[in-house]
Amino acid sequence: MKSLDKQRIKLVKGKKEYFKGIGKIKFEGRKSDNPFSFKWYNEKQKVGGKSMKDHFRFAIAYWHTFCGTGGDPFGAPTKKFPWDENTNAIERAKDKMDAAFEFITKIGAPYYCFHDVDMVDEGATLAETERRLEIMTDYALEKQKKSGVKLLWGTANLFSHPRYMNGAATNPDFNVVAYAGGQVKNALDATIKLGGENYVFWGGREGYLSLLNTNMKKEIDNFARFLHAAKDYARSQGFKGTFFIEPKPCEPSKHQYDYDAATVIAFLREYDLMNDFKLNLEFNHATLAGHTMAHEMQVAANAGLLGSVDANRGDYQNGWDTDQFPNDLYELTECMLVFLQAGGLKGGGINFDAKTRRNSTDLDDIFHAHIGGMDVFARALLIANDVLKESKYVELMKTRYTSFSRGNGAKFAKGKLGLEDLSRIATKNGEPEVRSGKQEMFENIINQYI
Ligand code: XUL
Ligand code: CO
Repeated sequence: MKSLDKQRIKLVKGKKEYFKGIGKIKFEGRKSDNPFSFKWYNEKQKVGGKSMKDHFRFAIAYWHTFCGTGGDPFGAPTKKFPWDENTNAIERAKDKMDAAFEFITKIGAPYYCFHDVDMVDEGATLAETERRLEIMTDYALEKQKKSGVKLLWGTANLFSHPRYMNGAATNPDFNVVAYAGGQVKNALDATIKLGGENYVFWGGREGYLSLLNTNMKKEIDNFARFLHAAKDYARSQGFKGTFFIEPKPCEPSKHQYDYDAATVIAFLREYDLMNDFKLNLEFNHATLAGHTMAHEMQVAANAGLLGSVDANRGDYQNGWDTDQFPNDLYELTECMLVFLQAGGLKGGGINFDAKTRRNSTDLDDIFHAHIGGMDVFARALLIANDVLKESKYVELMKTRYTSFSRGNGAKFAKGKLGLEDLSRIATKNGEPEVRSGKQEMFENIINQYI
């Protein structure tokens, strides 16, 4: 299917069908050789008492899937989407939304996510942008009602426009902070109107390029004030969902304030935002921060803040955010072990913040990418569930810590031993035995169940 081939866009009941020749993607199992079918993702299949659909709550990212035309710093866009042709901004936005809901319905994802500017181009003024969003959210409401597709989260793009080059909520100029506030208000209104279950803040420009011209303390204080204002406004409008902060260490800023999960958790604690905010973690952001995604998920889970996931992968030979579709089964299995043991995500879902490659120019590549992504998550979930239920993994992990369940270890765990007690016990017990961490044995268990 060629994206450039306008002839293939059929008119169905006066409406265009963009992904012609592709019907609803069904589960056909691993023996099927139909590339337009799921081999592992069977939305109804129960894993640990919960359907795959409910475990993952898959969402499609509006910005990559329907807006990402393949341009990069070295070259022009390579993808000419048939929904991107009308010269009128609203008509073009409606065409894009028709294509979006057609795709989301055919792939069978229950959710989508968007930035304000993905849905419709920004207008010349804040008021014009608001008017455009009102029209488009009316249109989206209709589409949601007809399809049953829901909004997992909305967000505002506070990083692309030149006005945000020195930051949005952390800009040294109050007028820019106020403009960002206006934009977030519009994005919150849109999210609330569409029944959005969550709202995301990703601060690509909330950081600095040089510390020499940056009052970091002031900027971070302002960031917290901004988030409080946004949260108070949304609550006053009846928003009951969760706010997510999405950590990323750098790119586009040299240093971003929401560096990683641990940094964001400390920030939320310091500024009294723990009750309303959780984390939206992304694979390629984790690896840019020098962590694995499993590490980031565990850090968030420890604090009860594992909210949502942006699914993708980095290229492990490159040092930037490549946002490729996930396909690494071992990496995913490690993540699903954390996911299952944490009891899943708190309010969020798995959003494919991933883009097909610049040279994947056919419309059907979008299907292959998402089918692969959903399948690899499903397969990893099944494996992780088997590891937890059938193998000795849980028991072996527990065994490493049994010294804290009895005697002095148990007393220590309850906070009943001071440093002098530890010294006395160590003197009495002498040099501790060398005890293996058995890492290779643990690794083999994963491989056994793959
Ligand atoms: C950028 C990124 C964003 C956020 C939403 O790296 O991940 O798309 O997910 O603004
Ligand atoms: Co993201």
